[in-house]
Amino acid sequence: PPVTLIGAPTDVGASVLGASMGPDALRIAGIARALRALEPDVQDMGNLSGPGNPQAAPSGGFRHLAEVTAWSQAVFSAALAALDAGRLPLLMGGDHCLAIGSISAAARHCRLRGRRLKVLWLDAHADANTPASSPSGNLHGMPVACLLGHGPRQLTQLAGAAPALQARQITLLGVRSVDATEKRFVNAQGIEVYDMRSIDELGMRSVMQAALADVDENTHLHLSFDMDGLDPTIAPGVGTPVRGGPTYRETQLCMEMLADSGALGSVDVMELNPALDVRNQTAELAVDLLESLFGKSTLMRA
Ligand code: DIR
Ligand code: MN
Ligand code: MN
Ligand code: MN
Repeated sequence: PPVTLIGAPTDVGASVLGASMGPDALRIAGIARALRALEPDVQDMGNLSGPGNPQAAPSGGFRHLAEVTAWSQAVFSAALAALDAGRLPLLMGGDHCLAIGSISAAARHCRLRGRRLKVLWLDAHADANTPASSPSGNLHGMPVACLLGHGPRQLTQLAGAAPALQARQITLLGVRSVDATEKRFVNAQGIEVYDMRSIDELGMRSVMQAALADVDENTHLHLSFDMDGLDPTIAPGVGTPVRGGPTYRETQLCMEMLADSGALGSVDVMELNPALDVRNQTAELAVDLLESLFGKSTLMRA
C-alpha cells in the first residue's frame, strides 16, 4: 500500500534525551528513497509538532504526562488520517510512548472496518509498566499497559472508552529486560512473549511462524519496532541498550517473514537516538531492515 512517513520528534516519554532527533536521522539515512524502490507512493508528511521537553522530575508517578498526552494525540490524528486515506502510516520516533497514539489509531481504524488488529512489539523491554510498578515514571516504559487499558485515562482512552487492545492481540518479541513488578503484570495479563530465551531455543523462524500463526486475510498487522530490541553491537544508537538481542540475520529474517505475511498495515520505528549513535549506523540499519519489511528480498522466492 502507499506509505505516509510521519515524524514525531520528541523524547518526552524517556529520561535519556536524543530520540527527538530520530526522524531526521532516518531521513538522512534515505528512508523515503529506499522505500520508493519497493512502493512508488511514499509521502513524507514532515514532522508533527508538540510541546518541548521540560526535563522535569516525575510527579504522581509519571514524567511529563501532559506533554506525552499532547504528542500522543498528534500521532493518533496523523496516523488515523493516513489509515482512513488507505495508506500505511510509518511513524518515525521519537520515544516509544508515542506508540500509544499510533496503535490507538490502528485500533480505531480496524474497529470501524471490522478488521482484526494484531500488534508485534519488537523490543528489549516489555514496556508494560503501570504507574504503580514503574521504577522510573518514564512513559516509554508503559505503552503496552496503557494500550491494554492500564494507565492514565488521557492515554488509555485515545481511541474511545474501551481499551485499544486485548492482551491476545499483542505479541512481544526480543524481550530481555523486564522489571520485577512488570513481570507480574505481563504474566497476569497472559501476554504472548517470545523473549530472547525462546529465540535462542526455537530459532527466529519458528518463533515468527508461531507469532504469525493467527494472521489471516482480515488481519491488520502493526509492527512496533523499538530499535533497542536489536543487539547493541549492531544498534548502538539507543538510550537504553540491553546486551543479548537478535543478530542482524535474525532480524532480517523477522522482517522478511513479516513481509511475506502480506498483512502489514502500520509501523513504528522508535527510540533511535542519533546523539548516541556511531556515524548514523543505527538509522542506516533501520532503513536496511525496513526494506526487507516492505518486501525487498535477495532473490525471487516462491
Ligand atoms: C524500564 C525501562 N522498564 C522503565 N524501559 C524502557 O523505565 O520502565 N523501555 N527503556 O524502552
Ligand atoms: Mn486499512
Ligand atoms: Mn520500547
Ligand atoms: Mn526498549
